[in-house]
Amino acid sequence: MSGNTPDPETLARVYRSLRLIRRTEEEIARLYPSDKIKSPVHLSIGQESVSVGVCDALNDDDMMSATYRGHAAYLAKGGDLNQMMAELYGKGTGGAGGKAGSMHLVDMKAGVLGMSAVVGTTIPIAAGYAFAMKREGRPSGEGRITAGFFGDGATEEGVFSETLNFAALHKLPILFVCENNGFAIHSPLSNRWATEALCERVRTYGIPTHEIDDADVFTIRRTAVDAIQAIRAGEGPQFMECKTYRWREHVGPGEDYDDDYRTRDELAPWQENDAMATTGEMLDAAERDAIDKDVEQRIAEAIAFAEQSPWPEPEELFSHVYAD
Ligand SMILES: Cc1ncc(C[n+]2csc(CCOP(=O)(O)OP(=O)(O)O)c2C)c(N)n1
Repeated sequence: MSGNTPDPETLARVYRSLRLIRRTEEEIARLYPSDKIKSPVHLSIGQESVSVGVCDALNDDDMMSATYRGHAAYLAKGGDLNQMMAELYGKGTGGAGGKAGSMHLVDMKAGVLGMSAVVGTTIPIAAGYAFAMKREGRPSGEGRITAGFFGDGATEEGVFSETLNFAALHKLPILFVCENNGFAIHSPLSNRWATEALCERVRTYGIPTHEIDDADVFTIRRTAVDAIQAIRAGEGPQFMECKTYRWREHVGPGEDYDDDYRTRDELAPWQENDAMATTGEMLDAAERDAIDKDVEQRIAEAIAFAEQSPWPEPEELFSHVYAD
């Protein structure tokens, strides 16, 4: 195999992950009007290839942090689907006992450090974790790394620049991943950035950058594999900017092409190059159908788990408020 062509095992694994995320979020959108889901939902439908391409290149004991638009990254890193669905339902069996909701998913066993509704805040947390990993002192090539996912809007927060500097100075084992979907809520980049040269800005910190303009999951994966190899070798942080597109509204299950800030024409090329569809077409039909069937079963089980789970006990309101 050469270039970005995946081996059969990788192809099937990557397709399964893309399909699981897409179908889980479509089911969340379907269920949302029933009011069973107790938190706002920021869907990543259309953006899955960034999470899947990067997380497939991580080891099980690597970590990652993400944002309130975090279902894709959580599932791509292997976060528990039952616990995620229960968390959205506000049930006691959720990953955070039902208190955190969709915007604050966490699963430390799967390497999901956590997410936050406050834009930019998980970037330094990811770097802090990477600092701790560096202090584990493992031999070059064998260390753990952290991947930090964030949106283009987060790069406007001061903490983004502060973290880049600190991470570069201390050669932290961290992969920064900007999911550039072109919007912060309804504001396009042209209203927010003086230039679109994000990677150029990042390089001034001494951090190597990779700009990926299409949604090809195997290009993203290949880039992540190489970047991670350099990070594990002790070379310090690397930065990926992945251009992508959010198909649904900023928050909620619907679409917003009538809201006067973008048009369906803009969406069309992204839908034509949909990573889930193109990856699925690379598989033998029988294998694809088997994966699809299995994914549907897993999602149905997770919804049933969430529906049947108990609400948290009232006294749980007072737990996890302060450190023990
Ligand atoms: C510190 C802070 N400022 C403002 C907000 C309000 N806010 C919520 S989402 C958002 C847009 C962020 O866009 P981006 O980082 O590109 O992520 P995307 O939603 O596109 O995934 C803003 C400004 C917030 N949650 N936190």
